[in-house]
Order: sequence, then structure tokens, then C-alpha cells
Amino acid sequence: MTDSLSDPLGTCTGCGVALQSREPELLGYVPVGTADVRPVVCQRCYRIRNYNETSSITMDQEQFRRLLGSIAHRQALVVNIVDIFDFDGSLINGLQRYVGQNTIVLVVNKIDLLPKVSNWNKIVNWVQRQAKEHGLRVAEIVLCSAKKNIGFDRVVHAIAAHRQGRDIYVVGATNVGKSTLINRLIRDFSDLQSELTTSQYPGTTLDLVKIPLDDGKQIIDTPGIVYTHRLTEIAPKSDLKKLIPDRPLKPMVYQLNDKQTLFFGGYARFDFVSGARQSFTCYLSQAIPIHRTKLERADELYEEHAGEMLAPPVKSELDALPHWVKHHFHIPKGADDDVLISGIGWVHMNGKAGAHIVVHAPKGVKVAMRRALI
Ligand SMILES: Nc1nc2c(ncn2[C@@H]2O[C@H](COP(=O)(O)OP(=O)(O)OP(=O)(O)O)[C@@H](O)[C@H]2O)c(=O)[nH]1
Ligand SMILES: [Mg+2]
Repeated sequence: MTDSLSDPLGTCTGCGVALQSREPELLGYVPVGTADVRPVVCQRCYRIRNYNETSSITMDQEQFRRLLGSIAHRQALVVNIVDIFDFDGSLINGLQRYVGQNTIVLVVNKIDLLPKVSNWNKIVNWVQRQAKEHGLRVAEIVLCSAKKNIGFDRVVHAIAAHRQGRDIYVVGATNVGKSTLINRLIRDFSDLQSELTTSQYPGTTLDLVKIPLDDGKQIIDTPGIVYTHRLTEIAPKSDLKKLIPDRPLKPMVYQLNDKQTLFFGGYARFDFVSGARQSFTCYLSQAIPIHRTKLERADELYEEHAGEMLAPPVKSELDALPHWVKHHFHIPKGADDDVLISGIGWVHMNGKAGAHIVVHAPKGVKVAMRRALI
């Protein structure tokens, strides 16, 4: 994975990229002289850490798939991290195929974002069922918050129980918190000085970063897989602060009559087309305003107010986003389901009465029905 410009300077301890001191505009650049300062981080990592800069350079996805596939030929424990806020969007399709016979521990991160009253046992059962439906055989499921240090002892326990002296690969979609979780492990269990680079933007880690363990084995951070079905991959970076929640979700309950519409900023629209009056509970970042209107007014409202009252995205960002497509759902009577809009959140329908729902979301963004998480 070394590019042709790389010097024999080794790799960046923050993101794993091969270091070079010739081309400031290319990945892995370190100014001459600084490459001797330990631990070495590339200019991009330095800027992300110190100026909260974004970087739009990400890894070639084919390379990533090859890298993931190589795990199958090694003896390893695979720690797969998923983001509870975008569970369906952040699952790795076909992970089982990539990792072969190796054991998988599924770590469900960002649990701090769930409403405070959430029942963890119910969530573990829910994850178990989802994993099974996706054909994922996991040795253990652990809920945690790497950032807020919740449930971390359970993560450590699960890793210790299943590792059996093997290397540990931490894998997952971008931005699920892989590097944050490993940093916590480093802080708590080693006296290493280096730290992995983390950021609020997807695509931070660029290559494998191997961190030595006391027993001669390694824990390996990997770049996140990019799924363009996640809104967070295609939304302008400036909107991610709003889209990605930074505190526990506050369920917003709407009692709707049929032919009413909810707008989620200007990013998606939820039409309750038919069915008896019922409640819909929205779980979105609190920075995304919800507007209720009549279905017959919805097109016009969007025409007039997209990018202004219906924002984010703001007007100047609208053209760069894919146009909306419609997703139809017929919710049977008695169902207890969510409609997930990857990267925006989800709407829970108690289904007492059955409903026909239409979700409008940018083309390509994953919109799916699932059993209720909460
Ligand atoms: N709310 C919350 N945010 C978290 C948690 N863990 C990580 N984050 C945040 O998620 C963002 C991404 O974290 P990273 O550790 O860089 O994620 P990553 O999976 O390594 O991302 P890539 O390197 O891009 O694949 C950062 O803004 C973190 O602060 C958590 O437990 N809760
Ligand atoms: Mg990372």
C-alpha cells in the first residue's frame, strides 16, 4: 500500500500512511526535519488534530477490500465496530466472507447517543437478531461508548476472552469510532506515547496502523470502509456537525393524521400517506429541525424554502447533492418497526393501525425498514 513517492521514512503513527518529504500536496507529507521527532505524524494528521481540518482524501476502496480479505489468511480476532446511530448503514456487507474462520466480536459503539432510559438488554437482543439476519456469526456482542467510556470494561473482557494470543484487527465503516476505541485501549493498557488520529469526519485513518502489544502480538487499526449509501459520506462536510448527534437523542413524538408530512431539515421528507391517526417518534440529531406540513403543501414548501427554512443543507449546497427519490413502505397493523434513513436517524412507528409511508431521501442513501430498536 506504499505509493511510489514514499521515502524510507516509515509510516504515520496517526493514520498509517507511508511518509514522504517531497510532495507537500500528497498524502504522507512530513516537512524535512520533523520526521525525526517521535512519534511521527504526517502533516494531514497534524492539521486534523490541531486545526480540526477536514481531508477529502480517502483510501481506494478496492485496496481496502483486498486488505480486509487478507485477514482471512491470518490468525486474528476481528473486532467489528458499528455505530448505533447508523447501525444498518455501518454494517460491513459480507464481513463473514472477508474474515474467514476468524472469530468476530461485534462492538456496538456510540451507545451514549441513545436516550437515557434505553434498555440495554433489549438492545443487545435486537443487535443479535440483526446480526443473524445479516448472516454475521459473532462470538460476542458488546455495547459501549468509546468516547464517554461506557461499557469499556466489557469490551476489554470480550477481547481478552476471545483473543487466544492472536493479533486483533479493528474493522468497520468510516467514522464508527475505531481509532477512538483503540486510543482508549492504548491509554489504559500500555505506556505507548503515540496516539491514533481521530476526527468528526469520515476517512481519517488511511492505512493499517499496527500497535505492538506486550506479548509480541499487535492490535491493528484499519481505514474505514466507505459506503456511499450513508448520507454522512455524501453530505457536505460542513453539515456533519449537525447531522451527527453529539448528545443523547431526544425522541420527538408527532401525532399525525394521514396526508401529513415531516421534513427533516432539507435532507429528507416523511409522508404519512394513509392510515388512521397515530404517533410517529423521530430519533434525529437535535440540530436537524423537523417541520410538519400538509402532504398537499409539501412539494410547494420544498420549492420555496429548501436550503433556508428547510436546512441543512443550505441553498449553496443543494445542487451538489443527489436529487430525492421516493421509498414506499406499507406498515402492517400491529408492527413495531423503524424506518431508518442512514445518516439522518430513524422514525419509530408503533403500527397499531397500519400505515402507508413514503420517504423522500437523496438518491443512493439507504432507507430501510427494520424492527424497532427502542
Ligand atoms: N458520541 C460518540 N462519538 C464517538 C464515540 N466514539 C467515537 N466517536 C466520534 O466519532 C468520530 C469518528 O471517530 P474515529 O475514531 O475517528 O472513527 P474511525 O472509525 O476511526 O473513522 P475512520 O478512520 O474515518 O474510519 C469522532 O468525532 C469521535 O469523537 C462514542 O462512543 N460516542
Ligand atoms: Mg480511524
